Amino acid sequence: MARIQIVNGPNLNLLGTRETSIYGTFTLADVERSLAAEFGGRHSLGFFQSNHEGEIVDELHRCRSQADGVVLNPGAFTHYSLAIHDAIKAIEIPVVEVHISNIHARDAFRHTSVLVAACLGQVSGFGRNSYHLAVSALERYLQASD
Ligand code: CA2
Repeated sequence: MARIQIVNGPNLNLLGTRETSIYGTFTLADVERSLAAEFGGRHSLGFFQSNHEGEIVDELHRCRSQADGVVLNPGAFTHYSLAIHDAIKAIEIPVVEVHISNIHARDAFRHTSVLVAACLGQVSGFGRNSYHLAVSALERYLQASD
């Protein structure tokens, strides 16, 4: 049983309410419920969301000793937060970057992630399934390193 923390960044608390053509009609609570349904039996899942960069840095620091891996949707911080990049490097546990939309097929400013180089990898563009694929990738990675 691994401890996997799902961390969501700014505006993701509004999922399902606006921009549904890009992000779908599901809510963050729906995502959390479906992850718990698929993975909760074999892993300890935790959920965290914040609109504040420093709170995400603090949560990653907490994960250093309290989690085996992190699935992180950093929202717009993806594209410019060097503080979150440094935190991911500092905690030395695997972090998978996840995006609901395909950031590489959107505005040019979304094509760059300043975080991905510090992460195990990136899942982007599969809607709510991006989270499931990211947890699955982390699960396989953690099992392989047992
Ligand atoms: O596709 C993703 O998951 C993103 O991380 C979502 C971020 C965006 O800045 C990234 O480039 C890609 C934005 C999340 C905004 O979420 C909203 C949800 C509902 C209504 C308005 C915004």
